[in-house]
Amino acid sequence: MTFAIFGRTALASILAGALMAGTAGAETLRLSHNTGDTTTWHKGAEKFAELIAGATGGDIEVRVFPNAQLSGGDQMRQAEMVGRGALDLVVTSAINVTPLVPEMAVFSLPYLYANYEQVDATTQGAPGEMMAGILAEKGIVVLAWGENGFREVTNNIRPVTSPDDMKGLNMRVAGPMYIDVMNALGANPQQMQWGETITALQQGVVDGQENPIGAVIIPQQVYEVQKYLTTWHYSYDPIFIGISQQKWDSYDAETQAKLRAAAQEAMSYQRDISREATASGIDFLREKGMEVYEPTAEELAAFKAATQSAFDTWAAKVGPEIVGAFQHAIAAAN
Ligand code: X2X
Repeated sequence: MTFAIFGRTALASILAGALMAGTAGAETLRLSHNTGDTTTWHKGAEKFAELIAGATGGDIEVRVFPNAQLSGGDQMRQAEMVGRGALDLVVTSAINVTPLVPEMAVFSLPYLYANYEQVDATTQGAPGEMMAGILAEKGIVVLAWGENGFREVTNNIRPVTSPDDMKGLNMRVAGPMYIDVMNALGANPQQMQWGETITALQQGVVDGQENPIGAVIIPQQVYEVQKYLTTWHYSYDPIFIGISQQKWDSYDAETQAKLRAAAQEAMSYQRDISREATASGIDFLREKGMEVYEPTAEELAAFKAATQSAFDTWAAKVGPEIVGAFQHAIAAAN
């Protein structure tokens, strides 16, 4: 008996020693994101983990936690947790940060962008840096911008071809700005966690939702619970990799440069796969039985006019300096 206990203790200490030797100097960072493990968000986060492990010879390991599980399922709380150092890293989208930083709503103002060139001129240009500066004031260092994408509307009641078709639809929305947009269209918006949305759609608690095709709708199989999709491109949503300022400040310049390079490459990859999945996505969704409607330029203009009041309300909240910087970069991209 005594011998057995001694034996186990000895074995345990040998194992512990081996484990420590194998991970000498290694540090594991926790990365939280708020979609499932099949999305391009998750793939981008895993790519970042792989790249930073490679660049640091395994000194920095990143463990990716999907579905906002580190913030109790609350997708809006992640940014605040990173800001105070309770989480090391986050991959989340702009709309999720608006409770903490209302200015982040600028990206998703209805019909701000008409195409990807305009998007890239802001996220990969001076406006993106401007927003990174604002997030830094909240303790979040933006390492790179990626893509959730243009958010398209789905529902189970009818095809949406004009603003009138939105009237009376019970719509799940992610954040405060979209409540105002849905109200402007005469829909009934309800803010809900993404993690609860598929079930809510399935059970008919809500009729519809809106999300990007490549990054979320396809990988999260929204087509299994929704019949109609309209590519109205009404709002763009970027994602970003952010690290807590506290953690960032603990690294030397060389390590910081490695973190930034890994994040840039990972988000560039993530943008690419999101755009590819979106481009091939319409056909895929039709094959899966969805009825997809692609509005004409005139019909898009009608949606734009119908959501103008929400644009104006939120442009005022964001402030003319930031909105102006975005509009300037967008105009120059044309
Ligand atoms: O909740 C959503 O709709 C999602 C996944 O797109 C965001 O995080 C904004």
